[in-house]
Amino acid sequence: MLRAYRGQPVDHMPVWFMRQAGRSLSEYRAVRMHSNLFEISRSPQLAAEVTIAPVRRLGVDAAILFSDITVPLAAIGIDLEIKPGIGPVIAQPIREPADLRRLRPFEPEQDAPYVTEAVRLLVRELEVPLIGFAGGPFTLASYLIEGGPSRTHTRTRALMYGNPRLWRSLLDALAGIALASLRAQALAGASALQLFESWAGILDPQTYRTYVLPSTVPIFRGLADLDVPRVYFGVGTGELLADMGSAGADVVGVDWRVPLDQARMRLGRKVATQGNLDPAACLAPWEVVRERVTDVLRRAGASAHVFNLGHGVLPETDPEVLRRIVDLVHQHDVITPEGAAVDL
Ligand code: 1CP
Repeated sequence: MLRAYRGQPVDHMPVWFMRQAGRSLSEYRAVRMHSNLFEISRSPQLAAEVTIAPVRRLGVDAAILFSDITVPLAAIGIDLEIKPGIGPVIAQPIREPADLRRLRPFEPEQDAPYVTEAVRLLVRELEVPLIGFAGGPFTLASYLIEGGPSRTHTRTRALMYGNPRLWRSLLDALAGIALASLRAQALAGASALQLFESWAGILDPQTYRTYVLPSTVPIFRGLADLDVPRVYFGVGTGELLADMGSAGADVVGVDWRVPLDQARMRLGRKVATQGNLDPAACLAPWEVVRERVTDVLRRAGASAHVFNLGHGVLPETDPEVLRRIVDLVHQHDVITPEGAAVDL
């Protein structure tokens, strides 16, 4: 997977699934019966157990640390709760300049030692790379401003347009938190890093370039010395791909709304891709799943690609389907630009 992330030849296409650890696995549900999301995240043993389960069960080529994008915010004292069936809910949203004082810098080893401890534990046990992650500044800002999940991100966009100075300070503070968190995970042993800018696809390209990209570029630049592949992901980002490709990441996530070959044209040749199966396709009969997976593989062609879903695993997904997808992707011959199967 690390070779694919770096655009180097591979003997088979690597595959992992966003949200592979939580949700659909019975192993996760068993742990979740006794502990909530933050309790699992704050226990290196439980977090490690939940992180490893899908690697064993599904045969994926990478593990993703079990945590949440809101964990660093909770660790610096933001009063937030994960409400079942809803998501992160914030008691006092951030809407005024004075509210920014609550966003102090994040010091991973002091504020959230359990995260790096979980990473260290996992890299000792895992035989596949561990992916560390953080929330992108737009996505975290949206939770902080809205006070919880939102479909329209209306208050977020209103604050962005209405108070660009406050917006910029907020995004820079959140970018600092993301960078500190990602650096700490890499220094503890994570071999790749993903920035989840899940909700940026609500913006048009010009707005994204003006209000999000300037706070995002320093995150990727601030990781450059670590020599760890950097992945940049968002949902509904078809119109933003060219700009996202210029942010400084090595890999850009592509959801299912843009066919992979077209996404590559928008991105240019300098970055690898990850995605782009519709998560809902996993709920269809196997024949349909196979057709959809094969279509992504065909469109990937000889390009550097890591197979994944276009967004997270849906809770109702049968893990057996995910396991079969892993086998199917691994059996697929990766063709070099010269037209011969890569022989390593
Ligand atoms: O495989 C894994 O499940 C890894 C762990 C993981 C990751 C990578 C969790 C656990 N959360 C995340 C990232 C995350 N969290 C993102 C980015 C990825 C994405 O777009 O899906 C986002 C937007 C969140 C915020 C969040 N946390 C939501 C979404 C709410 C919304 O706005 O629609 C939810 C439901 C949570 C809670 C949460 N985080 C993780 C789990 C398993 C859960 C479910 C709650 C629980 O089991 O208690």
